[in-house]
Amino acid sequence: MPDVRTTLADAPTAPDAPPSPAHVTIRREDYQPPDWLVPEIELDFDLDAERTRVRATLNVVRNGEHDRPLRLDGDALELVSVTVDGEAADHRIEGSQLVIDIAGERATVATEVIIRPATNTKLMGLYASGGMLCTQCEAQGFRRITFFPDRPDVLSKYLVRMHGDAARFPVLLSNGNRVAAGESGNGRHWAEWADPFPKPCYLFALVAGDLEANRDSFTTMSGRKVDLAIWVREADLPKTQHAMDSLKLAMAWDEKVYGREYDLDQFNIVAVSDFNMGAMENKSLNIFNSAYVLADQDTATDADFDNISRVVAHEYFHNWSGDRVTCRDWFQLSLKEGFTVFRDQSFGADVGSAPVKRIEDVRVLRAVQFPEDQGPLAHPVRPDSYIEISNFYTATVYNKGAEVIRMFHTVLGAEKFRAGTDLYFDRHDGQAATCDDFVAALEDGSGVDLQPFKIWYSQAGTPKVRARLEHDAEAKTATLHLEQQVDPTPGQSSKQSMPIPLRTALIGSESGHEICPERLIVLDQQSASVTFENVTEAPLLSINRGFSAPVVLEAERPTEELERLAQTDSDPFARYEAMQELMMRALVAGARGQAVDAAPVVRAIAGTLRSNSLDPAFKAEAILLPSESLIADRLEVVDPDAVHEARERLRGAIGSDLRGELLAAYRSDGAPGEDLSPRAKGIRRLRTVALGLIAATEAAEAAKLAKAQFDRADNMTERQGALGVLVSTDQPERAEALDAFYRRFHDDPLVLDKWFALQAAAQRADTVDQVLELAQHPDFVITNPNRLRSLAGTFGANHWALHSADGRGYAFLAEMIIAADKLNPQVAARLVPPLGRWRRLEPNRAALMRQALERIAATEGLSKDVYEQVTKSLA
Ligand code: B3K
Ligand code: ZN
Repeated sequence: MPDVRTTLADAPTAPDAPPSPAHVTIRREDYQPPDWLVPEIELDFDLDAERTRVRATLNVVRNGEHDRPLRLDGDALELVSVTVDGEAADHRIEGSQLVIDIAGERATVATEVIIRPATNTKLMGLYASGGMLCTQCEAQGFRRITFFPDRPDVLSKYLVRMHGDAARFPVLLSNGNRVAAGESGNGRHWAEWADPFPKPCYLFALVAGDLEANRDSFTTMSGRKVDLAIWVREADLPKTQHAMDSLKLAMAWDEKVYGREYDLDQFNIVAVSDFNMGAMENKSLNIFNSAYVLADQDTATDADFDNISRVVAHEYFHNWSGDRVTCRDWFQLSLKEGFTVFRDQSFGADVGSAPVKRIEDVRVLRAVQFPEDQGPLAHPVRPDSYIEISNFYTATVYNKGAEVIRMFHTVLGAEKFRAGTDLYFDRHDGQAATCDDFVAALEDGSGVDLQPFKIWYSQAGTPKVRARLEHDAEAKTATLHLEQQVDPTPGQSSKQSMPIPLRTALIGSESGHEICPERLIVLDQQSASVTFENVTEAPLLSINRGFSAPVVLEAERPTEELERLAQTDSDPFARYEAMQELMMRALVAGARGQAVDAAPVVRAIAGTLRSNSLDPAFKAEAILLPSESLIADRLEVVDPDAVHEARERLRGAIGSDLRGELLAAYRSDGAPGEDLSPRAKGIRRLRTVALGLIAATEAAEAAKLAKAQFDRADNMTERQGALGVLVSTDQPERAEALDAFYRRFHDDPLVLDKWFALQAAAQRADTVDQVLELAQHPDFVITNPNRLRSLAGTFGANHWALHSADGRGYAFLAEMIIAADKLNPQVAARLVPPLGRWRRLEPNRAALMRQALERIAATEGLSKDVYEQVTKSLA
C-alpha cells in the first residue's frame, strides 16, 4: 500500500494577479452529469480533535459511455493511502482533485486521510466546538472530510462507523438509524449508523460529544412513532422545550398542509455554539447554531422564540424539500431554499398572526433583498455563475425565491398548488431536480401554464410598477393604468417585461368599504389598463394587497388618500403599507431638505393607536418608521446625516404630538413574561415601540421609564427592549443598565451577543468609537461567528454609524473582514455587502467606501469568498 502524503491546503492567491486558478468562475450552462456515480459509501472515523483518521470505501459506477477517470474532490486532506478493488492503485493529484484511472465499469475505491478538526477555523467539514466534534458539509464541506465527488447530484447510501474516547465523546451520532454500538477497550467505544435514503454528501453529518438529550416522540399520520431528541450540553437542557414544541408543531403542519410524513424512526437536533449560519438540514441529524435552539424567558426575547420556531420548522421541512428531493447543481439552490422559506413562512402565518407575519417577512425582503437586487451583487434567483457558491446563500435565492413560490401559490390557488407539489414530490422523490422540474410539476399538477413566470428565476432586479387610477364619475368606472420597468443589473443590461400578479381592490373614499371586490390583475406587458365597473363613489386604490408581487410600487395617490387607506383598507398589509408610504413621503422630503408636514403621519398614528379593532402587534408594526436604509434606497444621492436627521425630526414630532397616546400605549395592560401568545408578544412589542418614540423627544423621562422597566423585567424581551432604548440616549441610566446586563449575563454567550449587538446598533454620534473599543473587549472572540456578527454584522447594518463622515466606520468594517478572512472566509464574505453600496452615497463617502474595498482587495492571500464579493462590489 503506497504511503503518499499529500496536503491539499487552500492554494494561496497572489494578490496582484487575480483571477488565479483558485478563482475560476463556474457557469450554469456548463453543467454536465457526473462521470461516476457512488451508489454506496462506507465511512470509518477514528475521532480525535487533533487528528482524525477517515477511511472511506466508495462503490463507484461509471455513468454513461466514456473513458474519463474518476475524479474525487479534496480540500485540506492529508492522503495516507488509495486502493482500488483492494490493490494499491495508481493515482494523481490534479489541483484539488484525486484522479484515478479505472478500467472497468465499476470498482471499490478505498482512501485513508488524516484531518485536523481542532485547527479547522473555517467551520466547514469536521471541526471542534466547545469540546465536541461536529460537521458542516453544505455546500462543499464534505471534501474537507474525505475524497469524494462533492456535488449534489451524486447520491449515496451511507454506512458510518465512529470510534472515539468514551469519556470525551459519550454520544456518537450520524444520519439514519443507529444499527450497532459497542466498547472497544482502553476507554474507547464505537457506534455504527445506517441511512437507508440515498443522499448527496452535503447532507452527511456526524456529531461526537458529551451531550444530553431532551427526548420526546411524535406519531405520524400513518401511526409510526418517531423518537425525537434535542442534544445539548447538560446545563442547557432546560432551554430546549420551545424547540421541541416547535418541532412537533412543524411535523404535524407538514402532514396537514403538504401531506408530507416523516420517514425514519429517529430525528435528532444538535446545538453547536460555533456555526457559520442558522442551522443545517442533514438527513435526520439537523445541526443547529445554538442561537436557534436555546431559549427561556430570562435569556431569550419573543423574537428569539419566533426565530427558533421558524428555523426548526425550516430545517424539518427540508426533509422533503431538500433531502428527499434535492438539487441537481448549486445553481438550483432556490429549488430547495425558496420553496422551504415559503413553507416556513406559511407555517409561521398559520401558527401566529398571518398579517403580522407577512409584514415581518416583507420587511426582511425590503431590508436585505431589495438592496441586493439593486446593487453590484444582484443576481437572479437561479444564478448563472459563481466563483464561490457560499456567496450565493443570499436573500435573493432564499427570500425572493420564496416570493416566486408565493406568486405560484397566488396564481394557482391553494388547491391546485397542492396538486402541483404532490406531483413534484412524487415524481422526483430520490432525485436531484431543477427549478424547471419544479415548475413543470406545478403545471402538470394544476393544468395551468406557468411558463411566463419562469422569467422570475432568470431575470435579476426588482421591478418597479407605476400605478395611476382614473375615475369617471359619470360613467361610474375607474381605469387603472399600470406600467412596469426593470433597471439593468450586472450582466443583464436589457430587461424583459415580467408577469406581475397584483391583488387589487377599490375602497370607497366616503364609505370606507370595498366598492370593487379584490381581483387578481396580472401585469404581463410593459403597460396595461384595467377598467373597474360600478364605481359608485370616489375610489381609493388598494393595490399589491398582501404584497402579492415583490416589486417597488409607485402609485399616484395623494396624501389624503393614503391617510384614508391607513384607516380603512380591508387588507391588513395594504393598510400597513399606506401608513409606511405616508411616513416615507415625509421622510424622503425631510432628507431632501424640503418642508415636511408631519400632521398626516401624526394623525394616522393616532388613529392606529386608538383603534379598537387592531391588535397590538399590528399597531406596533404600523407605527414603526421605515429604517434609514430604506429611506436611503429612495434617494438618488444619499447623505446619511440628512437621512438620520429627517427620521429623528419626524420621530420627535410624533413623540411630542402624541405623548399622551404613546404613554397610554406604554402603560397599557402588560402581559406576563411567560405568556408567549401572539397577543402577549404584541403588547410587549407595542410598549417598546411606544417607548422608543417617547425617547425621541423626552429622553430623560424615557430613560427613567426604560430603566424602571429594565430593573423589574422578568423576561428578556422587556429587558432588551428597555436597553435598546437606553443605548441610544446620553442619560446616566445607559451605562448603569449596560453594566448590570454585562455583570448578570457575561457567562451566557448568546446573551452576551445581545450586549455587543445592542451597542453596535446604537443611534449615537460616538457609536464608531464604542464599537472600536468593543472589538478590543476580552469577550470579543473573532473565531465565533455569532460574536463576530453581533458586533461587525450589526454595525454594518447601522446606517448612520457605518456611514460616519470620516470613514472610520468603513475602515473598521474592512479591518474586521481582513482579520476574519484569515480564519473563516465564508463568514467574512458576508460582511462585505454594506460596503458595496457606495454608488448611491454622496461623493466623499463613496470614495472612502471604495478605498476600504480596495484595501481589502489588496490583501495578500485573500479567500475566493471575499475576493468575489469585493471585486464585484468595486466593478
Ligand atoms: N441549507 C443550509 C444552509 C447552508 C449554507 C452553506 N453556506 C441551511 C438552510 O437553509 O436550511
Ligand atoms: Zn434552508
